[in-house]
Amino acid sequence: MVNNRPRPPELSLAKASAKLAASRCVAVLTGAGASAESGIRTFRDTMEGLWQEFDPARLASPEGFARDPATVTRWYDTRRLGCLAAEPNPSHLALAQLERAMVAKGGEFIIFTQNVDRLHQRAGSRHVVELHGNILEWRCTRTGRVVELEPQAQTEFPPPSPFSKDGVLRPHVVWFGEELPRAALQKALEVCPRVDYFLTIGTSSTVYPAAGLIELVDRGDCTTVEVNRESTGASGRVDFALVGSAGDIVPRLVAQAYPTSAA
Ligand code: BJW
Repeated sequence: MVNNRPRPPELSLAKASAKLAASRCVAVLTGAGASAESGIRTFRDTMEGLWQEFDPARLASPEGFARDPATVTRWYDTRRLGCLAAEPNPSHLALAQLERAMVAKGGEFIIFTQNVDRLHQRAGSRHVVELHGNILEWRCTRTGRVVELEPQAQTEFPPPSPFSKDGVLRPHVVWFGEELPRAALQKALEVCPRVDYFLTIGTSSTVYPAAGLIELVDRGDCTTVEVNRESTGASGRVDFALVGSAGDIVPRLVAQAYPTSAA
C-alpha cells in the first residue's frame, strides 16, 4: 500500500531493507544520478555550469543531429571518453552484490538502466537491460551496422563510417522521439508485473517510457522504493522515498538486507 507520510530516514531504510531481504524478484531502474558519484554529469547538471551551452533536449534528438552533426558527435565523443575513464561507484557495486545474493537464494534480479555508460556491467552486474542504448557503440547512418570505437578521441566530426562511403557514425543511443529497443521494452513488460520489489535510483522520472515502468508493477504485491538526492514526481507514489545520495543509501540498503554477502 502507498504511504506518503514522511518517515525518519533510518527507520525507512531499515524497513525497505527488510522488505528487500524478503523479496524473490527485484527490478531496479537506474538514471543519471546512479552514476553521478562516478563523475558522470546528470542531464540536469548539464544544463548548468560549464556545459550549459549543451542543451540535451536539443542535442539528444534526431533533429539536433540533422541540424549540427559535428557538434552533436563531438559532444558524444567527449562524453564517451568520460565514461571510459569513470569507475563504478559504491551504488553500482552494491547492486552487483545484491544480484549475486538474489541469484544465490534462487531469486530473480534485473536492472533496467537509462544510463549509457556501461558502469553496471563493469561493476559485475550480469542482468542489465539498456533502455537508451550505450555511448561506447556507434552506428552507421546508412547501413545501421554498429561498431565500438577505439578508446581515443575521434578526429573527424561526425566520424566517417567504416561500413559505407556516404554514411557517417552516430552514437548508438536512443534520442528523444526514437523508439526504445523492442527487446528492452518487451523485457520490462514481461518482468515488471511480477516483481515484488521495484527500486528506482537517481532518476528525475521525467522521461518516458522508462518513467512509466513503475506503473507496470502490481501495487498489491510489490514494494516500491526510490533513492534520490531530491524528491521527484515519483516520490509521492512509492512506499519508501529514501532521500540521499545513491553511493551512500544503496550500499546501506543492500548491506542491511544481506549482511553476510561478500562485496
Ligand atoms: C542523484 C544523485 C546522487 C543526482 N544520488 N540521486 C509520455 C508522456 C510525455 C512524453 C512522452 C511520453 N512518452 C514518450 C514521450 C516523449 C519523450 C519524453 O519522455 N519526453 C519527456 C521529456 C516528456 N520520450 C521519448 O521520446 C522516448 N521515445 C519514445 O517514447 O518513442 C516512442 C516511439 C515509438 C515508436 C516509434 C518511434 C518512437 C525516448 C527517450 C530517450 C531519452 N534519451 C536520453 C538521451 C540518451 C542518450 C544520452 O545519454 O545522451 O536519455 S534523454 C536523457 O534523459 C537520457 C536519460 O537516460 C534520460 C533520463 O534522465 P535521468 O536519468 O532521469 O537524469 P536527470 O538528469 O533528469 O535526473 C537525474 C536525477 O538524479 C535527479 O532526480 C537528481 O536529483 C538525481 N541525482 N545525483 C541520487 N548522487
